[in-house]
Amino acid sequence: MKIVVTGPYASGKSLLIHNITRGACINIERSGTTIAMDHGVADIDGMSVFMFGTPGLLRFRTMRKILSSGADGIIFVVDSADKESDARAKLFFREIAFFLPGVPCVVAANKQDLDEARPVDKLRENMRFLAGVPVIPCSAETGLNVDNMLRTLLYLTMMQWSSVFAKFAEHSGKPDGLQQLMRDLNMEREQAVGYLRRFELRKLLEVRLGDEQFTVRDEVRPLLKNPALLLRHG
Ligand SMILES: Nc1nc2c(ncn2[C@@H]2O[C@H](COP(=O)(O)OP(=O)(O)OP(=O)(O)O)[C@@H](O)[C@H]2O)c(=O)[nH]1
Ligand SMILES: [Mg+2]
Repeated sequence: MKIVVTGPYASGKSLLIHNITRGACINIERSGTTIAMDHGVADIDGMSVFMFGTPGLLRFRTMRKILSSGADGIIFVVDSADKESDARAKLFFREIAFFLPGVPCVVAANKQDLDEARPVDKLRENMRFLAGVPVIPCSAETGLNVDNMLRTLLYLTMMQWSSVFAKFAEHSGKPDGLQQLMRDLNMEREQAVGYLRRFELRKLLEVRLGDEQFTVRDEVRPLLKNPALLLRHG
């Protein structure tokens, strides 16, 4: 899965990726401010999750557009402790809805470890544009709720693909797997191959030469069949 982490300046995107990947990430920054990107890979129940953090300065819009391309899910990070950043959050929220319409999103209400952090009710009141999106209180500093937040997003993302993923799991390893996929999903070859390639890049499966066969990775097969397993953790 490809997850983009965006939101206003200094809301905690880089620290969040650092926490999620347990430090196995890069941050292209200058004096603590991201100027290009963060990148790291997390392993969630055997599934590779490719994390891309964006720069929070308004002028890096082109970079955010490039990083957002093809994302399967969005973590939108807001600073619960800094009311001043709400107006910038609104601009970023509009931007991501424009880059990635219809892509599942959760709001990470970050910095909940600080005394001045606003609770979720207050954040919803102050940022009306968050209506209809899950807002999850967390802390990139202490790790509070970070795993829950990511699992909630992955669940929403996988549910969006659930009919396709169920068929990936069903026809994995069959000699005529691609044909069966096309038939069950009522798709042209080009579209079915496009889906296989997309999720091959995300390391969910492997496509064989000639594209007639594909094999789902053993570790992820249970998740493809039943994404709710993601929520039964801890
Ligand atoms: N107390 C506390 N501080 C945090 C938390 N998350 C981030 N910070 C601090 O907030 C500052 C900004 O964090 P970053 O992770 O660099 O924020 P960013 O969103 O990546 O910033 P840009 O890339 O410049 O937009 C740093 O000093 C972090 O240590 C948190 O959950 N709690
Ligand atoms: Mg950053």
